[in-house]
Amino acid sequence: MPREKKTPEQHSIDPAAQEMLIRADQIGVSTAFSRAEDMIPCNIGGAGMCCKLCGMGPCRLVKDGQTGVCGATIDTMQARNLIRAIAAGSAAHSDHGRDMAFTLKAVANGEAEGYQIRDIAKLRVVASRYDIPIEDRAPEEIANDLADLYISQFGQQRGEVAPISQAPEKRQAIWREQGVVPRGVDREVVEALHRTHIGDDQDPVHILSHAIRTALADGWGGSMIATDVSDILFGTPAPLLGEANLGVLKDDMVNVIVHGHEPTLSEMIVAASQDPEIIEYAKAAGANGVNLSGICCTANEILMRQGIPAAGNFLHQELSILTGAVEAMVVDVQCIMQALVGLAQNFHTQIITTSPKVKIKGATHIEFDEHHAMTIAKQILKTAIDNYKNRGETQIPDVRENLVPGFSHEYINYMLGGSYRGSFRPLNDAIISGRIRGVAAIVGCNNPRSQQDYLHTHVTKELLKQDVLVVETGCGAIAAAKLGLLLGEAGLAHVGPGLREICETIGVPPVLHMGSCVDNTRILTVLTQMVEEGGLGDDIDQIPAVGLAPEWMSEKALSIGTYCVASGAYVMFGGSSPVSGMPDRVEDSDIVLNYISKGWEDIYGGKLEFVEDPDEMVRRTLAHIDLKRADLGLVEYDPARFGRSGDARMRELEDLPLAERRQALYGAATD
Ligand code: NFS
Repeated sequence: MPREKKTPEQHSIDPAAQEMLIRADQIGVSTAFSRAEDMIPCNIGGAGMCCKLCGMGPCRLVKDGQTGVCGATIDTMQARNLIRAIAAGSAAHSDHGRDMAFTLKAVANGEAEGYQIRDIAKLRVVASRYDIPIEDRAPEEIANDLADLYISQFGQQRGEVAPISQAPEKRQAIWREQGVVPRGVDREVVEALHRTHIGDDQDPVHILSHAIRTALADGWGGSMIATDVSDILFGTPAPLLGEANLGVLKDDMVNVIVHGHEPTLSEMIVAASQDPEIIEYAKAAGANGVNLSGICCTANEILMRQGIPAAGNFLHQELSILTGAVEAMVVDVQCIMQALVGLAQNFHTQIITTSPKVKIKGATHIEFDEHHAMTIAKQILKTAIDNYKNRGETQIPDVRENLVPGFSHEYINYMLGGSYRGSFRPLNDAIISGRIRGVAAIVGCNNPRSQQDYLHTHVTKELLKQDVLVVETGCGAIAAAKLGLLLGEAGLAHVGPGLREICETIGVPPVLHMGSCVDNTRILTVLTQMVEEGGLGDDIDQIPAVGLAPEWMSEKALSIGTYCVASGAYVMFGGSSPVSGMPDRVEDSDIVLNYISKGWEDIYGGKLEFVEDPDEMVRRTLAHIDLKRADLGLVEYDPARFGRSGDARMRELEDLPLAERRQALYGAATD
């Protein structure tokens, strides 16, 4: 019997997405949502039981005890598949970091048109971490040395990648004891590929140990470099007002969407769009200027720093084109669907590829070069403006939400205490007292295999009710933004009493948007600073915190999950498991599944699990947080103790006669 087609509501909880899916049906075009419905996933490959690493196969294991032609067992295959995915994710993030480091070098040497060092204070802080002299030196000199150091981390052959030194000391000792400290970023990725070539590493546990090292090269290597350099060049984020969802597109302006990951080009396009020459050019074309917005992590980069609106997350890339109102979608690297080009042919939208690493057949290629960035950014915008006259009928969903992004770890530190006494003390104290039960990082992608944004926002809302402070990055953060969870009071209605008091006192939303996926390193830094502040143990694995990627789909997500586990975090992924193995296998006999959870927990204190049911994710998160609280000897979480201070208390008192109000406030009648 043919399966019943999913409704737009079953595909996404976002009304803007639902509207565009109806339009896609009317026009008769496919999207990732409909293609995912038509494409039944391969349950052999999906469970990690297929090997195509040599020409004797591909081998697929469907019977218990079966091996590949070379004799590889299911466990070896699963470990190989997993490490290859992690290596690809680590490579993608790290190559982003490498490009940022090269841009820093070019800026330091006056060779990068239009760029400057925007955050000299952060440059000095980061340089001093690595003993680069900063006194009596020009920012460019310091930046030149830092760029050289960072560039050298990728090709380094021996020793330890430098940012490792920023982890808690106890954590560094565990990594050294296990022999998993990355020597150089590229070396670990290359070794992951070498080890998984036919006839190499065939002990699943040994392979997975190198998976840890490969992922650490991302989190405490390439990604950390990417975040540091982005902040130095474009400014460390601080809260500002932004908007999210397709309703940010404008009917009377030239709409340009920047999509992908690296901020280098998108920051320059932001600057160029405000240039009088470009505004005039747009007006001459009959438009009221250029309206920029972002998709995916590029959106997060320019939203966090410039307040440029986010048109949406991963699954919004096709939906934005369906509005018919996008003159150009400018893409660089990662998470860009090939389907964009075919879809755009139904409209006037131009897909412009810009990276020397990424071309898509049928797209316009205008290659980016940071040495001539402003010139190229203007050329791209003029191409989009020239396309405005070709616009046909449009349908822009009237759906958008305000949000407050910009919570870098520097800002969190500042907001907790002000410029003279900024520290993580108030956050630690709030956790110790039980006002905040624990912390959850909810990150990662959209996946059309599940209802868009549902898992993210369901888990987020349930944890907020339980007084869990939520920090978010990537497409998960945009999901929360679209649902109005990133805006102060709007997000507070369903927040637990203790957490609500904290948010009201500090004046922050209950969900803190910390940036793009490479910025998950900001979360590592926050956790490290919480350890250093004291009172919550002496290593990350003792903090009552959990990492969640409810709608993951990319290899980068697997790398992030793995470096968080290696850093001591309990990490849960939603959706399907790439190492689930045979459906009727006894779980305890599954080496890989067990090793990445119990095995890694024994060594690192963190574990990786795949959990399909979002309520089970919430249950396990709370159980873990409570267990860590108990291990630290903290008071048991009890929401009944809180909620009678801050704004809530003031509202209660408002209704009392003056004398009683005074009594309640000051403890004695004064008149
Ligand atoms: Ni992250 Fe960014 Fe989104 Fe997933 Fe893709 S954009 S780096 S991988 S889909 S969160």
